[in-house]
Amino acid sequence: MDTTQVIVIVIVAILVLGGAIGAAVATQRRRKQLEELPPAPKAQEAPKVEEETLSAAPPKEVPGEGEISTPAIELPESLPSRMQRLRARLARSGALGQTLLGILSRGDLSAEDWEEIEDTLLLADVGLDPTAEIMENLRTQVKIEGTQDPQRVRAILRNELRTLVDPAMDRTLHLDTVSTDGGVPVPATILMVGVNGTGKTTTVGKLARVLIAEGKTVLLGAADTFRAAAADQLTTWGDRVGAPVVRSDREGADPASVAFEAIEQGKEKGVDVVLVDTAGRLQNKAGLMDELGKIKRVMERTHPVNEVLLVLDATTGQNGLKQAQVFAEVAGVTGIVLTKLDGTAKGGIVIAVQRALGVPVKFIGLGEGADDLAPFDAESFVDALLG
Ligand SMILES: Nc1nc2c(ncn2[C@@H]2O[C@H](COP(=O)(O)OP(=O)(O)OP(=O)(O)O)[C@@H](O)[C@H]2O)c(=O)[nH]1
Ligand SMILES: [Mg+2]
Repeated sequence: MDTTQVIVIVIVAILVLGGAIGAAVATQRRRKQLEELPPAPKAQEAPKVEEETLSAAPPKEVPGEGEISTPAIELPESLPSRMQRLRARLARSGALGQTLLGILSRGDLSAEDWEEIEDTLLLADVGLDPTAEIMENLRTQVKIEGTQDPQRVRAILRNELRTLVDPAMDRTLHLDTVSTDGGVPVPATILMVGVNGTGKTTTVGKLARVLIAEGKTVLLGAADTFRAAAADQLTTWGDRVGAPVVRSDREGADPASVAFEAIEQGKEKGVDVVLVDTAGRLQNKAGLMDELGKIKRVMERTHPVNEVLLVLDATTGQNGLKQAQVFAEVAGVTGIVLTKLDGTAKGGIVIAVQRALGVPVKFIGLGEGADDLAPFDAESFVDALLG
């Protein structure tokens, strides 16, 4: 064997060895990722796939992947005109103001009138404790000022409501992330949670539209895998607002895998925000709540979830509070989206739910349309509430 042959053999040996080490490291890394996954919850409503599916059968993307926005997409309504329209709609649903105005305009307030004010607040879903607080402060202030002037009493009441709605709460979405995964920027993530039919999927669509209008690139993850129709509904929104959707082609696939894959693809495409829709679940179904916890943990492998938005149907009134508490415990809710305030909802639930969770209402839903989502604004909300 001459020197050239020896050198060739050595080079080939190095290349083979290098390749083998590389493959072993990659396998090890993948295995470690999978091992870090929490144990799969017991199957409840839908069969779960093994966590290995993360690599074995990655969720597929619907057509349109790679195009973060397409030119055919309708542009959102401008913010001022949307706000004006939404305020008018909210004001129409504010029965609280009409009734209170009726009582206050009677002039000298009798014991029955005070009771009626209290009942009106309770019926508007303000909640027991906040109502008691408002009433006490209102009586005290009226006594101190020695006033029975309806306009003045109304102004005091407005101030009390304003204090309880708390204009100082931070209601912005925190979507700044400087995290990287091996040099690849990690997108900001939003996880949408809540019980069945509250408006999660619709809110994902509306919110994606708002973010895209702000110039952000958005990808949607269809982690509601219970029904194929759920992913179809999200895909319709994705097409409408110009956001690609990551979904599984199998009904009953592991939602955590889809959420994981959505973030992976978000990284690949370099999108700014990944919005993950989840299936509606009742807060008293332990298996389903465990599953939600798992979705969140899997999403947090490289970066904490930026926002966990709890979608609450305002028409469910005080019943929503218990739901809110359980979801907050399991998923660490960072903000509330209160939907269906355009309907028969009474609005006072904003005060009750913020107080129960200590978490701000960040958005309100005022209809089924793409532009029927508004950032929550404490001042105009109280005005609209009082009519
Ligand atoms: N009036 C009104 N309807 C809304 C609002 N938000 C959602 N909806 C409607 O409520 C219904 C349920 O909305 P979805 O977005 O499918 O609710 P979901 O929480 O995703 O439902 P599940 O996935 O089945 O749990 C739909 O008919 C929506 O159009 C809102 O702010 N106002
Ligand atoms: Mg849904």
